[in-house]
Amino acid sequence: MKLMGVPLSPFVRKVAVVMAIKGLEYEAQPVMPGDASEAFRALSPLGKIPVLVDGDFSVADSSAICEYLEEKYPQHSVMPQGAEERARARFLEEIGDTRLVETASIIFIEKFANPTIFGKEADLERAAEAEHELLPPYLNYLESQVPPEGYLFGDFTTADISIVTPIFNAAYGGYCVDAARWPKYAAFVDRVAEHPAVIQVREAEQQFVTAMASSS
Ligand SMILES: N[C@@H](CCC(=O)N[C@@H](CS)C(=O)NCC(=O)O)C(=O)O
Repeated sequence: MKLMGVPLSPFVRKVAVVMAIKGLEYEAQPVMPGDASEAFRALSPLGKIPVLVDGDFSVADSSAICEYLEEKYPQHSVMPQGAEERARARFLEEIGDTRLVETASIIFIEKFANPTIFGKEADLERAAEAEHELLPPYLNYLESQVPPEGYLFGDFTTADISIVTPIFNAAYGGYCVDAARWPKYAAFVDRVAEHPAVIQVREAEQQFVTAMASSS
């Protein structure tokens, strides 16, 4: 199998963690977001990463990929059992993939990617607005959803990594969830970060970041 996309993408990281949990080996192909090549656009019509290639089959979109992996490779399930829990897991995944990524990415882009990768000046006002105004309403909601111990549905699921992977990006910009304001969610982020599959994926991510920093 091949996973296309850079490991710093919250969506690529989410898929990589699911693959690690399922013990699936893959070749990582570091395609940048928005890659305009005809070959990539044929696989990802929206131009977005990640894309999974599995033999003759390929699919884009992290949620579509994770659902495919769950159905095709059911070992070490990453979905809870039961209609209600699955619906809730998908909704939490959606929050992670949309509002959480949109707001946390501003901190990542302004305080890390722009100054470090793209050689652009950081817009610190925009980053502060994201941190203090845009992100908090979603953290308030997640604080009400995460358990005081363990994961969302017992065993680790796609939803667990989905509601944390955007925070890993913001952390590159020096962000840390305020444990005084969101104690359950801050502890949950730490717990997810300590999961062996997450550690494994983030080690590979670190190698990518180090290589990227030394080449820029
Ligand atoms: N819903 C998609 C979102 C993927 C996405 O937005 N990826 C970003 C990189 S983190 C991207 O490729 N952006 C390029 C673009 O929008 O042109 C998923 O879950 O995979």
